[in-house]
Amino acid sequence: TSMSISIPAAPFDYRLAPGATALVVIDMQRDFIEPGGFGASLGNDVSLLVPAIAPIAALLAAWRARGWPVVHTREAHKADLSDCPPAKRLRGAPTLRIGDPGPMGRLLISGEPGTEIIAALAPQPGEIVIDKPGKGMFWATGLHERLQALGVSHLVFTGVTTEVCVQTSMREANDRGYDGLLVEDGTESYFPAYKAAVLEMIAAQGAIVGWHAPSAAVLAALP
Ligand code: C5J
Repeated sequence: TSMSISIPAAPFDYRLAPGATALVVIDMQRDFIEPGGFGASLGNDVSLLVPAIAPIAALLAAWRARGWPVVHTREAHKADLSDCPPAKRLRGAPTLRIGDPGPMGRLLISGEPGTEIIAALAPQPGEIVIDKPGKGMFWATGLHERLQALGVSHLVFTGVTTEVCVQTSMREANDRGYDGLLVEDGTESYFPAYKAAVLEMIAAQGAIVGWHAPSAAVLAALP
């Protein structure tokens, strides 16, 4: 057992347990970040997500150097769409729907080129990689049990998009007893105002959902 360390964060210092803290990288897949994928099909400017890549790469390097747990998620459905509720697939008026063929293969289907994590953040052997059918990383994934088995109690969140899959995952984690910190420059949204709102709302009321801090503060505090 190692001593906890302290990271200057909002709304107050975040204390993490070395080795019991997983770095979580949410949905940094081509479908959200590159042209021709699911994010673009919904009418979004995907270039808004690019600034999160370098801070996440730096955190991954730090976690890997210490041998601490890393979790990557992908929003991805089975090829037969049996895990995609019609309500999700039929919502709105996108140019392409989940499962339709696009320039990077079938949208949000496991194993298709668009569902791959971008090359700059590719998972390494030994890291947890989960395909999740929902926005949250715990729904229908078995991830909680795997984290429990590793003794993980703290989660440092990065990835996209801030107010959809990242926030949903952080709230799910909070309800399961994890202490979560969102890395300010390691997450982006297609809507900058929503990102700003999430940072404020998670830390409000005495960290009602969790903490947030810049990647530099996390990196500087690591033992
Ligand atoms: C969205 C996600 N935005 N990964 N998914 O639909 O946040």
